[in-house]
Amino acid sequence: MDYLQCGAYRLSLERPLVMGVVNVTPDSFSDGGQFATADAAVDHAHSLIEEGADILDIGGESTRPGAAPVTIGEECRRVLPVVERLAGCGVPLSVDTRRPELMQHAIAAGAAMINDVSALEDSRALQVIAGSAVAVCLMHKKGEPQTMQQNPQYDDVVCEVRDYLESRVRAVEAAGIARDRIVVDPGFGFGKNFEHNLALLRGLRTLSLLGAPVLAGLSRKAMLGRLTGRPAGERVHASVAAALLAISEGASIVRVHDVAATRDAIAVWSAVRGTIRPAPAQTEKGRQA
Ligand code: HH2
Repeated sequence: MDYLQCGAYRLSLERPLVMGVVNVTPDSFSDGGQFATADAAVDHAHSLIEEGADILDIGGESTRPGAAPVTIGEECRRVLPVVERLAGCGVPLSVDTRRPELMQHAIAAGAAMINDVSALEDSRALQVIAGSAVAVCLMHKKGEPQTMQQNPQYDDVVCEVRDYLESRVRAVEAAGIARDRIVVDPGFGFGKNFEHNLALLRGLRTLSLLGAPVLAGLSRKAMLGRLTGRPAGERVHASVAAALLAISEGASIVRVHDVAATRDAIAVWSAVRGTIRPAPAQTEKGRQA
């Protein structure tokens, strides 16, 4: 598949796509509280679009390890005004939620993608997406955010994540959601220790063989803190390196907080490794120089 159908948007996958994160939360690990009001979140979203975001991912519940769940009412109150104000902004809006009620309202308000860290395991969520035209990101996680980082165990993390995502892709397709609307994500940091995350990054290409574009969310995450010794707000360089490595291993979409830095790095990567080339110079006779 060389495109992703996101509602009315058809996104070409011929170059890596950048998904910019908009957390309308007081407690996200990476930018908690900075964009917790609708005004701040909308301003931030416009900045990310100017920096070159291809998709915006709007979330109203932190899923960082140890985070407490918020009520559905509170999650809707945080997310929906932001979606309403950004609808028609020119890039597809993704909403990061596990709640079918919010999925439904967000789609009605103009969302073109749902990013579900529970991979539509809730049958009501599956129905909502099947009855719409939006894209969906199916993410792997082991356990629930409050406890998922307490000693996660795998025999072979890459195989287990691949098998899970393969089974979710099958279930989602069986519900009538076409393959060109499905994205898969190994869920870095969601019930994975440092070694599991490294193994998944090394083995990412295995997931791209599932026939759905792979999304990688490594931006500012704890594994980068462990590697650099830096707090979340100072992990931009490590995050850019991780995004490029993910792209080199076959990721089609990177979910990032630092859009401009990631776009610059992708421009360099694409010129050397990617399929995008600068337009060929023309001779006077119109032949390629
Ligand atoms: N990571 C986070 C949240 N949502 N969705 C997908 N598909 N993949 C990810 O890796 C992913 C995600 C965590 O990052 P962030 O949104 O910055 O933090 P928080 O959950 O604390 O709001």
